[in-house]
Amino acid sequence: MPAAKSKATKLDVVIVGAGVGGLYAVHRLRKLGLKVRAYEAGSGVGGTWFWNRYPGCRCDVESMEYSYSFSNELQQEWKWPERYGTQPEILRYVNHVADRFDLRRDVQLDTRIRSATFDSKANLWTLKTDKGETVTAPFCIMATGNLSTPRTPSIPGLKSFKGKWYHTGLWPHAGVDFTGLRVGVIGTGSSGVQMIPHIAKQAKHLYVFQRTANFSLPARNAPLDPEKERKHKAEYPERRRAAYDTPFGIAGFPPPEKSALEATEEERRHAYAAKWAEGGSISYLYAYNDLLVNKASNDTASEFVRERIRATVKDPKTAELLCPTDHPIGTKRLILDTEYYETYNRDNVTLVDIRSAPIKAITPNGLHTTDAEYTLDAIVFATGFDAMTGAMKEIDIRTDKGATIEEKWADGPRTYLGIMMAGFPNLFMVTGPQSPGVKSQMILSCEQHVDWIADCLQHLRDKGLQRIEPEKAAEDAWVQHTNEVADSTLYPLANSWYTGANIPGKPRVFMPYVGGVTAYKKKCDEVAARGYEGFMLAV
Ligand code: N01
Repeated sequence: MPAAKSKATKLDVVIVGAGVGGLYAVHRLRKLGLKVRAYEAGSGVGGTWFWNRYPGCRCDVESMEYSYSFSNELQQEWKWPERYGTQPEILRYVNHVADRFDLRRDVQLDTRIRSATFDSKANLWTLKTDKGETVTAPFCIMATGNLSTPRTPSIPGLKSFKGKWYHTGLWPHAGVDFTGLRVGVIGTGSSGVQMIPHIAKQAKHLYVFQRTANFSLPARNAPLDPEKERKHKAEYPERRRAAYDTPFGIAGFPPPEKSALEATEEERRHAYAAKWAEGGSISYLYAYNDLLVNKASNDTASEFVRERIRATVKDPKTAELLCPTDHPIGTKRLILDTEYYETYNRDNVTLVDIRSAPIKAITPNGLHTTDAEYTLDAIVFATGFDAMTGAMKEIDIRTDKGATIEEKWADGPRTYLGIMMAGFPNLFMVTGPQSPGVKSQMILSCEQHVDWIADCLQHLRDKGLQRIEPEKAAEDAWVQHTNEVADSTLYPLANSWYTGANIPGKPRVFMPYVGGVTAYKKKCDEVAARGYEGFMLAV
């Protein structure tokens, strides 16, 4: 007997993803009296913090900052034990938020959205899930995350490998015990650098396969100082507001006034040493006001870190391999670590340069580079993500007018404010490409986007409007502005996931907006205040 055709679930707003952004969208939109539901592929909430469970996983933004601001009671009551939150702590926090605000009743787990199609006559999005369900809603919000599509490189022979292999972004919930094993880690971005010191302590031998060296600074993690916590909490509302007046959405870092080239060599050394001792990436990049825009200034900051690497790593050949030379410091995500460079002084750790001798194949017993063979019991891919566009492009997003996300973003993403796309009415994104999302405190940006979307939906309702879509001209102008801002900095000089350079064949376009949170929020607020300037609104 054929299965009964199931009825569609009808919502006011369908949300894709129940990470930090999707959960807040559930909370905020429910307060408007809207019927909402978030669909989440994972078996729990938390997005990136649900999936990335590798040893040593920790946020590189301080915990008092990296948290929701929408409830003062929440931020006053929650207690972060350390300066930087670990993945289990952050996941516990997100679950607490889901319980505290009763969000779970509008979250459907273990459900991946496969397609989203817009009917322009009915002004209706129809989404299909991997479970065969159909969901309809006039509005759709993609809260799919920027680093949620893990990529494992296609190295020949992986299937033949007799040991176990893992990707940092799809880590087993039960954890992995590397005790006594010969382990290979491929990749030295934030994930690799965080996990390598932990795996080194367990493994019989750890081989780190490095293609490109990255800059990493000491995090200087420590238990949270109770007096600092008390003061921060007393100032919370003001600090949260002040965060919007900063480039990265994090208050407490006075903007530097001087160029690195205006300082003497001795002054610079003193300044960089103080920042190195303090820990943290914004602090370091704020040593001078031109480190991200002036190559000569940046060279001084980059060289200081290379000197620290040479001073830390005992074997000069290994130290030199760990010194980044292909990009200015800060133009890739600046990594924070705990004893990363020190780890290479251990007898059971070997750095393998796969730039000069690339990986040829994975074999049943390990891995072959062009000049050697490595016997391995486990391989860890710390090889990153199809960032910023990957998660949306995995969903077949299209309209009945023939627009598809595949074509729309064929040459790189095009958006208006990173919130909407011309040709795709009533489809919102939380921290989409061409917004400051990944270049800011992500939770602040998620809240700012969701608040903007909520205000927009309220506006449409107040005016009796059913539909909103960016004008193509407004989108073109925003894309051009985003590119111009990026081109006035050093960012495009790096082969990073910001530019799509980490994915073979991906168009090379600088995707985040780097004009800063202040300028961006001002623009978003102005657009709304002018009756949604640059958008077409219709009944
Ligand atoms: O990924 P990545 P990630 N063969 O893309 C190498 C956030 N995050 O997961 O540079 C050999 O940075 C690649 O080499 P190369 C954070 O925003 C935050 O580490 O392409 N190697 C590189 O070394 C971060 O930036 C936190 O030459 C290959 C590495 O794999 C972002 O997530 C923690 C290869 C990938 O580095 C992504 O970080 C973790 C191949 N075929 C992540 N392909 C915190 O909050 C790739 N690589 C602290």
